[in-house]
Amino acid sequence: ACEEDAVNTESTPAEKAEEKPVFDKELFKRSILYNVMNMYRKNLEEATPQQIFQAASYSIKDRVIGNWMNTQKAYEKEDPKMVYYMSMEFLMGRALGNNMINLEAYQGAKEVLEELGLDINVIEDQEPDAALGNGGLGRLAACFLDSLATLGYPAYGCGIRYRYGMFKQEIRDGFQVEVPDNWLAEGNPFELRRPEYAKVVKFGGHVSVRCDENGRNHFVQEGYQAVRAIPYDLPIVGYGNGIVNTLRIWDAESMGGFQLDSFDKGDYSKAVEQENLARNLVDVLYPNDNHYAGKELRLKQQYFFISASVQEAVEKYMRKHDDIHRFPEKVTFQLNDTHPTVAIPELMRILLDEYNLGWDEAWDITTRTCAYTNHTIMAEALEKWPIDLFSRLLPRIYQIVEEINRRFVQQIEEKYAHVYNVNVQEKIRKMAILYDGQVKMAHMAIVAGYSVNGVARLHTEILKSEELRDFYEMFPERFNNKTNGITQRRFLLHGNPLLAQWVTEKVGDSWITDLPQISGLKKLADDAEAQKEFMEIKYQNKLRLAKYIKEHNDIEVDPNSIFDVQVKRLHEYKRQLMNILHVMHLYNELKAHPDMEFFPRTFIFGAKAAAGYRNAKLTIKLINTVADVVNNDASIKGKIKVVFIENYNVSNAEIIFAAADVSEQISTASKEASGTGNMKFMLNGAITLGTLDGANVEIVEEVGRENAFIFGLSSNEVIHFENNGGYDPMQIFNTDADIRKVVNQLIDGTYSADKELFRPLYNSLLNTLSTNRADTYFILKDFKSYAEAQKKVEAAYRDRSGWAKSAILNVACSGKFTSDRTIQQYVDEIWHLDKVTLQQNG
Ligand code: F58
Repeated sequence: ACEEDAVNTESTPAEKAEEKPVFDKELFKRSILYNVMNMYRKNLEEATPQQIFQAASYSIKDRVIGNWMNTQKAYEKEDPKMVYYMSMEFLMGRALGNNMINLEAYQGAKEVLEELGLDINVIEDQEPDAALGNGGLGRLAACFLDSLATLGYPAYGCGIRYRYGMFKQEIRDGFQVEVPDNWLAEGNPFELRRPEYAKVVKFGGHVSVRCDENGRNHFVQEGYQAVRAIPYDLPIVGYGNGIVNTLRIWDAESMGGFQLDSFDKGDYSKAVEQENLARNLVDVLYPNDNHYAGKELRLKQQYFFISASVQEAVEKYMRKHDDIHRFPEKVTFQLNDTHPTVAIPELMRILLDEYNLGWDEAWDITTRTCAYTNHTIMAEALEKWPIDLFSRLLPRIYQIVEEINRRFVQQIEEKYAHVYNVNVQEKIRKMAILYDGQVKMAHMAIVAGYSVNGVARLHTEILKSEELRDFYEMFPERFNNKTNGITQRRFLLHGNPLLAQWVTEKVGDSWITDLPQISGLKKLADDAEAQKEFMEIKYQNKLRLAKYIKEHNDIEVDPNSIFDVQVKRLHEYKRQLMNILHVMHLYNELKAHPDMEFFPRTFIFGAKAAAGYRNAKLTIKLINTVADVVNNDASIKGKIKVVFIENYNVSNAEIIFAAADVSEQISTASKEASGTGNMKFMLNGAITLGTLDGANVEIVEEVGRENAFIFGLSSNEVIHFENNGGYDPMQIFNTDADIRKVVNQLIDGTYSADKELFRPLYNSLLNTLSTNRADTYFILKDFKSYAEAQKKVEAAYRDRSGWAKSAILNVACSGKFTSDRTIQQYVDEIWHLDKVTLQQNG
């Protein structure tokens, strides 16, 4: 009955408040008890925490499902334009707590569980993270889905249902060990298998040309191997608005039996190969962060989920429309980095081969549909596929890429042939999609996209002036910036309930969907009472983290010490090595001057290293080794503690951000495209210690330089050194005794009986024998200024009231960094979607 009038019903705020369904606690309680009995034939007392988690999740799913149906019906009826956010990664984390939060059912559910004698945290802890991503890029996709649903925009996330997500990290003898993440072992209560939307994806074989009766050529792929793509849908619950969008992740299944096409009938070995292809395809997420590995299976994964998603988008559109030419009025594809870029030739293929459009028509549709986000300027992260691999795996797609390239090269020639001072061949060398035996995915994404965006202002400016300069010159109107953001629903409301409650008491709860309202806290920054309350909350959160560290690391940390935190993927450009070298330096100082003034510090690290990244893994070992020495040296009286938190992930991140005093954002300027951890710390009242890199620049702009600790080379200085042959770390090593001492300690047995163990790290800083320039990431160059900034941190922390003021101002000025703002900018400036509103009913 509610379907007809479900959409766009205007109501006054007062009516809205009345309309809001209240969470029915009695129903939830009965539902849990029923589910435990029905699923496990047990009473609550007999059920395990995992079983109760499952039961509670199904109860919450019951609440979600009606809204999900209503939302999808409203979309059917209104036929709004949709964004398909195409991404190899969605780092969702846990769903139960998040869904309860967004249903505004968290408090009620907590009370129900309490009445049943259960702790909601224990129940939430039963859920494995959905870790279908590496780091920033994957978590950004997850935050975007949350914001899209909360703002009421029609959206699909399209991705892969990896059977194993990001590996679990164990630390053994100080070394990282990767353990498979079997996240589906107990099943996923929130997912829905949708076999009715299965698609067939074809790999390999060859392309034949057939001429039809009208003399038109048709291209058909023959002798291929096929895989069936089966979608699983996950609900994406908007906050308090009844909207539920869909994250659709694809599983691969074999075609079953020997259903090869007629050409291959009876080819037994091919049939076996086809079985195997399906079996391995979606097994595992590649665990590289900001590094391109170039594995054949990775390209297969890309084409697999893209082909299935693009086929579905076109079919869905054609179920309601008859004119494919108007596709871009209803559909837009946002490509999350270059990984989904085969969407461009795949859409072209469908339009050319299945809808028989001419090239120009198909190109017009494709270029009005696809938009591309760049997340890195690091050369080693840029995707370049060998042409032989690409053309063998995707023969028809490759033909289309060749034609896109041929036309683009022609366009370059036309534009520059007669321009004084321009070497056309040089332009082609730098810009072509196919060059030197490689397919350059970023070039294809720019040439075929109607929008190219960077993820923070500085990053976008560097794209325009350096890395993508030639493309910016040719297509300036395509380039735009969308500074990243994070969802305050997970990273404050769920992750830091004490601070969330305090903020709401002070400024009301509108910040939950309108983060800039949090600026109401500014007027309290000088208020002694507010400062005290704030510091008490921080203290409670530090106790919570201290307890976690005691349980997981068996290390005692002092909650009155400064919690100085660096949590993010391990990469040389992020400079965890500089951080730990500085800890080694402080330790040297304390040993040399036992009575020096020193405010106790806890240095907290959390980071996964890509499995094959030697220096990253060695840095983890170094941190743990330093921790062992420092933590067990009674002579420094516990003034320094070093903690490496095992298996840093979305769930423990929430606990870590809430407890941080200092947020380490110390990448080599120009290298971190944006960063998003920096924003999560800020929102939780930690003060940034960082370089002017990525979004740090904008954070400082919002909060004021006096409320952050900024140090180091600027991005212009770094770029200048790089363009002029680097700098000489030896000179610093030779002239600065403090630096020389810590660098030598890497190889003199201070930290390891095996003096050669850390030699590769030592070499990375000094040795010109390595293929790279020495100290590529300017660690020695920035060390002094980092150490000075750290001194200022200590002095500032001694002034408790001053610190509290700065920390409160950080929270108060974090409004810009909500992903709600980012998504609104994507909508206004790239996607042009309309909001859908629903009437809510129970
Ligand atoms: C990150 N990239 C950026 N890539 O490094 C970070 O500055 C930015 O805030 C974030 O994206 C969101 O825009 C990143 O996380 C990856 O993990 C890729 C995974 C797949 C292989 C290549 C790197």
